[in-house]
Amino acid sequence: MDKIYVKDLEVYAFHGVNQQEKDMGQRFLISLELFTDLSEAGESDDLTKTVNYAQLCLNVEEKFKQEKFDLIEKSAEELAKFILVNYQIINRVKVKIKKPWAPIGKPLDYAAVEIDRQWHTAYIAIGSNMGNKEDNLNFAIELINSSEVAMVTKTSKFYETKPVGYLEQDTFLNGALEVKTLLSPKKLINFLLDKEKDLKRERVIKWGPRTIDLDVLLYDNLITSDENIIVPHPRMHERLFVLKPLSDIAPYIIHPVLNERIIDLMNKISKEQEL
Ligand code: PH2
Ligand code: MG
Ligand code: MG
Repeated sequence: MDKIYVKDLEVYAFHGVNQQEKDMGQRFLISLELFTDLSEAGESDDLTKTVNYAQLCLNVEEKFKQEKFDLIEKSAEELAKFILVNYQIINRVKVKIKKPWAPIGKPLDYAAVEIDRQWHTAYIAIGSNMGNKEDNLNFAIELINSSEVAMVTKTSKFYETKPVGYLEQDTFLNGALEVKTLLSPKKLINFLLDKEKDLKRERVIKWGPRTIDLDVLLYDNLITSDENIIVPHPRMHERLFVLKPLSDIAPYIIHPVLNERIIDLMNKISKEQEL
């Protein structure tokens, strides 16, 4: 991937654990690697097809001076988020913050942190079988979009489906979403649990009625073995109510464990199952 570099942009700011650092301030050196496709700008010689690094440096300086954090980790995290949220064509960024005057009582070249952050693509299953199901699904989409660290980039059709598992309940309305997010898998799952709470979901019966269910199906090409965050979703390939809507928006995505396309997984089970 192409990159734009900014090396050692000097900014006087007030981050630090010691009170003196917050009062007096000190020099920081900010280095950035901005991952973005430069081919269009390279061909057209058009500034609007790339990132104007002069303007970016001004914005970065303003953002970096805006607040006082204890840790350079926090200042780097906030800066990475600021860049990724505000510059759509940057999909990944490395941020390095150096503190050449770090007050450690000894001479040093600098203390520094470097972080690497990017937009991730996740696929989410959504389902509802209580209240106004369509409104619930649409409201969940709105709630996800109202955060600056997640946005819905594709939405499937919604399908009416028979309950699977616990049968004594109303039919479901199911769909699938493509979401771009800065959240880690664990944070994404917790974020979606919060949205479920906002929609007043009460967990009474396992696999029972729900106003809204939001499940992470896939996250980039990630495969996890942590039993609290299982990605890909362990049952997604067995469920037509998941694969049918997912095939609307991601038919040719490959399931990283089964190594098969979503559309092929769907075609296999659609012989035995109906919605
Ligand atoms: N969700 C379940 C259990 N059963 N059946 C249908 N049709 N749709 C669902 O979303 C669903 C289900 C557990 O999450
Ligand atoms: Mg579920
Ligand atoms: Mg769930």
